[in-house]
Amino acid sequence: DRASGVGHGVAEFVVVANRLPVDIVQDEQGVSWNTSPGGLVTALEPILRARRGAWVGWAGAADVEVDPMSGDDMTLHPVRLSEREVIDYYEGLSNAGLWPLYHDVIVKPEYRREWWDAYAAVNRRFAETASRAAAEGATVWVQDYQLQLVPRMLRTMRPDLKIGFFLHIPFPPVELFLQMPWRTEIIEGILGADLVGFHLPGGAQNFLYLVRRLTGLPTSRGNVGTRSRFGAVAVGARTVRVGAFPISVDSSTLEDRARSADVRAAAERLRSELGNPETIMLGVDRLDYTKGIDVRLHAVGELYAQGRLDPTREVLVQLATPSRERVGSYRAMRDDIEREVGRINGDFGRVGSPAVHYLHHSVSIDELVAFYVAADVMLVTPLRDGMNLVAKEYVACQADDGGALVLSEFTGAAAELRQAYQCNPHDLEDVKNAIDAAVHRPAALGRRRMRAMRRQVLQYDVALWARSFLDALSADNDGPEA
Ligand code: ADQ
Repeated sequence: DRASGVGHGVAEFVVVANRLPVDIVQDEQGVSWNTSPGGLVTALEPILRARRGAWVGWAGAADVEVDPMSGDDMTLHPVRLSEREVIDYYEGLSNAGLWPLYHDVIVKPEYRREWWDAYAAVNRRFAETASRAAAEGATVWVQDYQLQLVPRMLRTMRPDLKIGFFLHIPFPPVELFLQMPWRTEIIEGILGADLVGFHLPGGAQNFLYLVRRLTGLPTSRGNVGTRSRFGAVAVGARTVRVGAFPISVDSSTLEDRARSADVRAAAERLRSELGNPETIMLGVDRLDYTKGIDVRLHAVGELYAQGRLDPTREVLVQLATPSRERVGSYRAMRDDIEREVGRINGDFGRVGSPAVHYLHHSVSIDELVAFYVAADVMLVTPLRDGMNLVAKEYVACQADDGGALVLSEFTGAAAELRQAYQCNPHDLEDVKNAIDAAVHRPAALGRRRMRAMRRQVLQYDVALWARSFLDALSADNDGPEA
């Protein structure tokens, strides 16, 4: 045992994320688990299985004490959060502070000292739990903005570990990041890692610039590439590398589902339930102000009003997963969106056939794929988004090269999906023109564009994302301290 009093575990590969890949269910019988398979766990499953993996995270319910649980593929290490910590660390600093700050301050971030104190205390608990799980010399991969202090804390406890950090949301430009009262602590926290990953080269470059500005440490100055040409920071005798690794989806599995007879029949059923419209436009998002759901509603509403779209032939389906409902700005946004849906249907709907179909709940993966298969035009219009997996999922599901994607320039995905109908979500006319062009595209042109995007998404899938990050992380084993 080291000075911290934390012992070693047996896992050679440890994922540390705010959430475990399971939901906890508590009833009279006691505590049980429901798996909630996300993209991350799908991508990491083979690695977790091969390397006696462990996953450290919160089970999603406050004040629940559960012991580590071993499954087939990995051991789960739940981190306990009190009700107060959920409010301060998760809803507060993470989702009312960092989230809006990193997304271009679309809403005003709040910075409260008690939130920060909880953030630091919870990050320490995650680091201690990871330290208990990890074997000597293990690889630990820390995920996302809720855990930016973990790399440094973990390195202090366990200098033997190989530590990676990946940020799933944008890393903001210096002018915005400098607002953060604890900006230097965050940068130093991340610098505890051996490899720091962002979706885009731009995020990596913002980070390198901030490191110079806030810590004075020497950094590389050349441009960072995608999965290549890493940047570097010299932290004493260590070199921290900085790279861009755009995340993706499990493309071939999605494509297979989209081709299956069940899903195709479900897509046909959806279309007939919608009254066999000529064009189904689709939006799929967590209900979040960054996603620009309001932007696409305004655009579609104006296109109806101008007669450029016909509400009897061209309908919009918006699926919105409930999200962060205890954060005030999310409640206000939900009201705004539902008012706008009501207004459009009041103006343009008819009895039994609304123009906008709005569902405020999540759907199963098979239902989701059926919606993607049924949709003729996918609307992805965020004001800012680290990547946006929905855009890539939709493309992966267009097995017959049909469909068209309207995509905001302010998503990470826009860097790769160049053949989408791209638009500036702050320019309503531009959004309207992109939707109009996508809906009325000549068939052959639409196919050509979709085929090119499908090649991209099938080649660069989520397994390649994980592999390229972990290969880069283990490559610096040759560094001076190894
Ligand atoms: P998110 O902000 O959650 O992710 P996104 O990348 O679009 O955004 O992923 C959302 C996921 O939820 C998708 O897999 C989608 O299928 C699913 N989903 C959304 N609505 C749903 C519904 N109604 N029913 C069922 N499933 C639904 C964050 C960052 C992104 C980044 C990812 C991964 O904000 O920019 O792409 O992490 O790094």
